[in-house]
This record gives sequence, structure tokens and C-alpha cells, in this order.
Amino acid sequence: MKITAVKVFVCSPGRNYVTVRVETDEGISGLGDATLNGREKSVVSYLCDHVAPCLIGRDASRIEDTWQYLYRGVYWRRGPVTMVSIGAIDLALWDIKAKVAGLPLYQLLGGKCRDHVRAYCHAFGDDAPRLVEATQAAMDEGFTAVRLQSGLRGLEENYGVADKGKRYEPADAALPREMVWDTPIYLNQMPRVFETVRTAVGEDVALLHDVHHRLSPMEAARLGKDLEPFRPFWMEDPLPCEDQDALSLVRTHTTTPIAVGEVFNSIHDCNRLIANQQLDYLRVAVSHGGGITALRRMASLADLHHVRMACHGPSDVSPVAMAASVHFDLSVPNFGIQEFMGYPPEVRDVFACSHELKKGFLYAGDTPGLGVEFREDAVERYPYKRAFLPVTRLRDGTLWDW
Ligand code: KDG
Ligand code: MG
Repeated sequence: MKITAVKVFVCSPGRNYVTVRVETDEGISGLGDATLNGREKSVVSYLCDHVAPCLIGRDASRIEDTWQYLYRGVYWRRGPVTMVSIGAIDLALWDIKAKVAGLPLYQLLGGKCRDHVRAYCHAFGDDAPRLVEATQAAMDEGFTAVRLQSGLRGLEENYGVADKGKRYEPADAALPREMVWDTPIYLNQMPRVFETVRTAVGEDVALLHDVHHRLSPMEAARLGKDLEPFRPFWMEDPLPCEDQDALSLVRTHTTTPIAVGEVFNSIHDCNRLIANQQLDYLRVAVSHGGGITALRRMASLADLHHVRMACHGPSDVSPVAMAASVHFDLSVPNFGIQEFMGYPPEVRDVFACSHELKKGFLYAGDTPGLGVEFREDAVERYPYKRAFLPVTRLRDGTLWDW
């Protein structure tokens, strides 16, 4: 079965998505997700100019060899643009292989290790009482795990918090907006927010929190300790991701579990962290990390060291990668939890999916392959809109980690 075309589509049903379709001479095609929030066009160029021409005529069944060809065969390796491109091709080839077999993808990955995939959703509020309401609403929908993000007194806006009634979409402007950040206010208020929510909703629900890379090692250690009485499921990305050794300092001070990795794109970004047990959950997205082929390697390494997989799943991971995550999550022994922000009707109109969320758990469905169909007319109906993620500054103007 030969690859005859690699097509790349960009559409914006409420936010930008880059979708790849690999076509073959036997009429079977596969889908991949190459969305890189705020950098969509760079990926389009990488795929169209540097990947697609090399794949025409290659055997679509040779998934590992194609992965090696696109990774090892290339001098300029790694990086988000390269790895999400490889990831998209990899997902498409797995989709094709599973369609040829007439099986949902998880069957080719060894079959189900569990009946369904536990998902966590996002709850946010300007203050703790509103966050209690949002958490309760998520629990009423059936979620057993909820991420808490709160507004902070004295700050106009904060990561993960949208206006009431609106969805949170961070890449919301044609040029980067600027937000103000204040670490002391955050460190004082966040534990109190956790206390209020935990007291209101009881101890059975898992409560997660995303620090979004903003603390120093000692500040993160303090936050971890202060949150401990309220039993957080995890503290995510406490530090900027480059300084990996610093996580060991955080760990020696707190038993709050640590989740990192949504900006990682290679096993080389996490092999030492995993081997040194400096994290509890690995958050690499199935698309950003180089596809199913690469994620399975990471999961096997993680499993040796008691680290569980928790693939990144914000709305900027398209339903194609979300489907791949669900198949992956069903099949790996060391699955932890799956982030699921959900999609608005416009997105569901573009991507028809066999996977579904029922009462806080994800199910893959039985459609052969990934189980996603892409409506190509979305490119005209929902054209690309330039969108940037914000930047953050301290009150005195110092640029900070977003
Ligand atoms: O594009 C940026 C988002 O993917 C990121 O802000 C989402 O941190 C995130 C999360 O945990 O979902
Ligand atoms: Mg995050």
C-alpha cells in the first residue's frame, strides 16, 4: 500500500486546527493532528515543504520505519514544529493500519487494559465561591476529577479563567495580549481556594491544579506543602520546563504529586526525569510528542519508574489527537488520567468522532481506525484566523513565564 498524497488542512471552528490526511493507492486514508497553538503556519510549511514530498510512494504500512526516517534520518531533530509534524503522520499511519485491519486502534495496541478512560475537566471562577459552583456542576455531570483555576484578588485576569458563561481559549488575539502576574498573591490565595473547594465538595473528587510554569523551585515547594492538607491529585508544571534538575528540590519538600511535560516533545526531554522519579504524571500530548509510536516508548519507560501517563488534552489538541489519546489510554498499563476540555458544536461539526464522553469517562467506540472523520469543507467555512497566546509580565514590567 503506497502513500499517494499528504494533504494539510487549516481551519478555525472557534480556534485553529491543522489536520493532516495521508492518502494511499488503495483508497484508504488516515488522519493526523498537527495543531501547535499559535504556530500553526510553521507546521504547515514543515509538513508541506519538508515532509510530504519525501513520503509519496512509501509503504504506508511501515509505521516505525517512517517514524525513524522522519526523526533519525533528519539532521535537525526534535523541537515542537518537527515533532508535531512527525506525530501527525504517525497518527495517520496508525489510523490507516487499523482501518486495514478493520479494528479500532486500541486493538492493535494490545487491546484494552481498562473499560474506559477517566477524564478530568476544567472548572474556573473569579473567586473561590464561583469555583465551588463550577466544580459542583462538573461533578453533577459525572466527572470524578476536576482541575481548579481561580482568579486572584487584585489581578484583572489569570491563566485558565474566562468570563462567566464563556469557554476558556488562551490564544485569543491577533497579537499577544499582556497579562499581569503576582507570585506572592498567588501563593497566599491558592491554598485558601483549595481549602474552600475541598471543604465544599468533600474528599471523593480528585482536584487538580495547573501552575503553568510560573514558580521558582522553592516557591513551588512551598505551594506543594501548603496544598497537601487538601489532597490535590496533582500540581502541574510548577516550574519553567527547562530546569529539570530543579524538580528534585520541589520533591524533597512535598508529597503533592507532580505532573509535567505538556511542552515536551521527545523522550529525551523526560528520560532523566522519569528515571530519577522526579514526576508522578507525564503530560506529553500524543500529537506533540511524535505520535503513538513515540508515546508508547515514553509510557514503557515511565512504567518502569512508577510514572503514569496523563496526555495533554486542552481544546488545542484536536478531536483527532483526542481520539488517539483515548485509544492510547485504553491500551497502556500505566495510564493515569486524561485531560478533556471538550469541544463546542462548531468543532464537532467539523470532526465526526466515534469516541465519546459519558459521565466523566471517555469511550473509544468500535469504528475501525481512530474513529474520526474530517469534513474538508471546514477549510472554507471556518478559515484560519491568526491567534497568539498571551505573554505575562510582573507588576514592574518584567517579562515572566506564561
Ligand atoms: O496552548 C497552550 C495550552 O495548551 C495550555 O495553556 C493548556 O496548560 C494547558 C493545559 O494544561 O491544558
Ligand atoms: Mg497545563
